[in-house]
Amino acid sequence: MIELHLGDITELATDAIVNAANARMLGGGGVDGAIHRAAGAALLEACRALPEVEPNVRCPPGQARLLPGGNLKARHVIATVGPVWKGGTCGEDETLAQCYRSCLQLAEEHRLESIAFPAISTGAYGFPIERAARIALREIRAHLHKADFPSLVVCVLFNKADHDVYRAILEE
Ligand code: AR6
Repeated sequence: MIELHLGDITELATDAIVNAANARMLGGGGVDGAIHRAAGAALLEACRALPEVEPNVRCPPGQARLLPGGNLKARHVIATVGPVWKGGTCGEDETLAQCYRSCLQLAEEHRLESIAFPAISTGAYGFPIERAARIALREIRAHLHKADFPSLVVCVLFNKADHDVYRAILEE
């Protein structure tokens, strides 16, 4: 089942919430900053402990990492790194799709019942919301169709305009 939620992802009590992080994975602005503030030191320590795959890269774009939720209601944070929008001709669509697939695959491997996603890459990274929403909803639907876990995916939108975009696509 897919649900839409208008509000702050840090308040959700799903088994995991997804963070739209950067490759260094030590925090940032936007939803990343909000999640680190709410989760506290346990999350940052776990991020620091992740091995670097190259200097200053703990997670390349499109991949995901399972982390503890610390003080959050959610038991886990799944951090992923979206593409920076460069006009749409640099593989941004496929990298964004990989983000959703990587997070959902981790949730499936750990048999998590529920997961909440922010609109990855649509803030600081500049990905157009409608194009991102179509990719997100396509990948989520494909996963729900083939897998037993998670059974609930919540798409969390931080403003009404983004919520309206998601709702319109879901209702098509
Ligand atoms: N709950 C839900 N959604 C939120 C929240 C929140 N508390 N806060 C922001 N959003 P962004 P990106 C929405 O910029 O584009 C960071 O500095 C926001 O309105 O957080 O993937 C990282 O460290 C937007 O729709 O992530 C990276 O450096 C969406 O979350 C970089 O930004 C994503 O916006 C990642 O950029």
